[in-house]
Amino acid sequence: MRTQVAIIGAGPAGLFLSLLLQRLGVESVILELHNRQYVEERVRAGLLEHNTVQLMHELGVGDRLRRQGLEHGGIEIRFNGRGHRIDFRELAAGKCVTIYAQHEVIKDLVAAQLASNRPILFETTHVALHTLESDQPHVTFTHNGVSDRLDCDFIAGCDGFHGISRSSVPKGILTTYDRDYPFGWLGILAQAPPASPELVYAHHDRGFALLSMRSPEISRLYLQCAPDENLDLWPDDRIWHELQKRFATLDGWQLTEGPILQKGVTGMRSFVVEPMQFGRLFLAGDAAHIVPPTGAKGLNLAVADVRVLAEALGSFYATGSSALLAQYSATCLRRVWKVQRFSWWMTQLLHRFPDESPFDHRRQLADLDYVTSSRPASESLAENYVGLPM
Ligand code: RFL
Ligand code: PHB
Repeated sequence: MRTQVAIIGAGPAGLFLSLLLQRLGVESVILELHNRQYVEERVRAGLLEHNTVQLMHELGVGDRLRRQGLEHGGIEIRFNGRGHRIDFRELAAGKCVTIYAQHEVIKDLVAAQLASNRPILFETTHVALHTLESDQPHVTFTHNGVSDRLDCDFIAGCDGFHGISRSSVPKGILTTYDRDYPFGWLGILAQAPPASPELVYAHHDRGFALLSMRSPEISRLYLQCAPDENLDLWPDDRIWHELQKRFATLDGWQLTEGPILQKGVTGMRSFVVEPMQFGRLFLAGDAAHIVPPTGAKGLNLAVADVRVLAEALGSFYATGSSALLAQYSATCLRRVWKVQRFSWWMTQLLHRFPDESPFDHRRQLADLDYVTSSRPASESLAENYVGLPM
């Protein structure tokens, strides 16, 4: 097989890249480790930035998003038993965010990809990348039990944090910058109407909690826990009891409860590799960087990377110039580091740290008071939350 761009991974980065390239007349083939059902059902992110929503409409994959997406013009930050609304429409030039599950995005993108007869090779194993420093790299893999080879001009490593692309770069080329957090999130999906029309980020002495949603009937809730928390110790009653405590307000607000449909624990880390390129391999999305989920940025940042990559590849095929490709990593990293800063800032603002001193805690409460009472401070939060301009 031969194509122009081999894309490793059918997550948001790989699928958006393929559609963007198609629009520019550039061919690609996607190799994906899991089957279609797995990628279309994996529960992950839920919040799309203004930029991501616009792009879905531009790419003609926004019909279900228009019908089912929930537009949110603000969020609530809750601490000391009181809620404070951050009004995005007023503070971020009319922009808002949209609640629409990542796996719904994936379904829309996979359907568009297959409708235009562009291949996604699901259940591809033993993917290995070769001759990355030449003009003609190639990928070997096994599909349907048969070993095969894909020749290409470029490889896009869109295979997430645990993929093989990043580790295909020889040792000593990439520099890693990372930080682990001493906590994780226990997340649930519940058959319960969201108790608030907008997301609630709650700072509480017992730890952080987040109220989000997937539809007017389904709540998505998270609570700060140990990074290696044992789910067996969390029967449904204990989860609801803990959530009620962390969201409690002075005026008696109550969380709506209901059957828990799914639960899981996610670790938290900040991680970046530099550069995001080696020879003809370009890393995008979680393959190159991870942010803690507090700022809801991971998927949106993956999409921002592949916009830059698609433009650079389009320019290469249209003009023969590698100038934009040469700048790919530096262009992406400017945004990546601003998003890292924001995600770290939201995380340290809202969580309890096991080693914090009373000074740290007082400072944190002052930060919460400041960001919810000063217009410039809340403007800064709003500008970052809805998504920095592309
Ligand atoms: P993905 O989604 O991990 O996709 C990578 C794909 O590559 C495949 N793959 C391989 N394919 C072939 N060969 C191999 N060797 C392969 N190894 C892996 C995988 O099967 C997969 O299909 O990476 P991508 O595309 O970079 O997208 C990143 C986002 O998925 C991620 O950043 C977000 O989910 C993060 N995130 C959130 N982001 C947001 O923008 N808003 C949110 O509200 C939000 N909430 C979240 C989140 C992530 C969470 N978890 C579970 C980590 C909430 C949570 C709880
Ligand atoms: C989600 O709905 O899954 C979600 C929303 C906001 C976040 C993280 C996750 O900050």
